[in-house]
Amino acid sequence: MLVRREIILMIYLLSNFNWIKTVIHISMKIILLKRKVNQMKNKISFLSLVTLLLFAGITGCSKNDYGTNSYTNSMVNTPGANEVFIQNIAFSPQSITVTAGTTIKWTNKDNVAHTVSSGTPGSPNGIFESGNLNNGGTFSFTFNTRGTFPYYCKLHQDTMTGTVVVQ
Ligand SMILES: [Cu+2]
Repeated sequence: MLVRREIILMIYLLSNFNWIKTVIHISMKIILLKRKVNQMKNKISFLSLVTLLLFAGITGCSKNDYGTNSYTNSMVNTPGANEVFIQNIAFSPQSITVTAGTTIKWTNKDNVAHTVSSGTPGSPNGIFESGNLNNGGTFSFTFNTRGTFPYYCKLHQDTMTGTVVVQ
């Protein structure tokens, strides 16, 4: 009888112990699962944060691009052949060489008015005269005669001079 009781007690204890083990095991699994869920939540929130930052960056960049485009269009563009840009209160190129019969086109890229006037500052010779050119304004003149043709801007005579060489 004693042996049986002991066995029953042993079985009871063992089963009891297993039950505790199972409870602990399940509890541990629940804790681990919760941790995983939290990690996933963190990952999701991190991913959404990264996505948000990327989106903001892209939007910001495109805004910057739009902002700089208008700036570069007026500042960085270089004149083509037989073309002179008036920018930063100067003729660019300052001296241009063409063959006889070529038409040269000036474009004012500045936000202030300029003129393309043949001659030297204070001494216009009347070969060509653009009058006031505002931003985006153009003036064209065809050079049929060989020679060196100095010109200047009547509104900035002290600094704005250029030369057309016709060969
Ligand atoms: Cu000028």
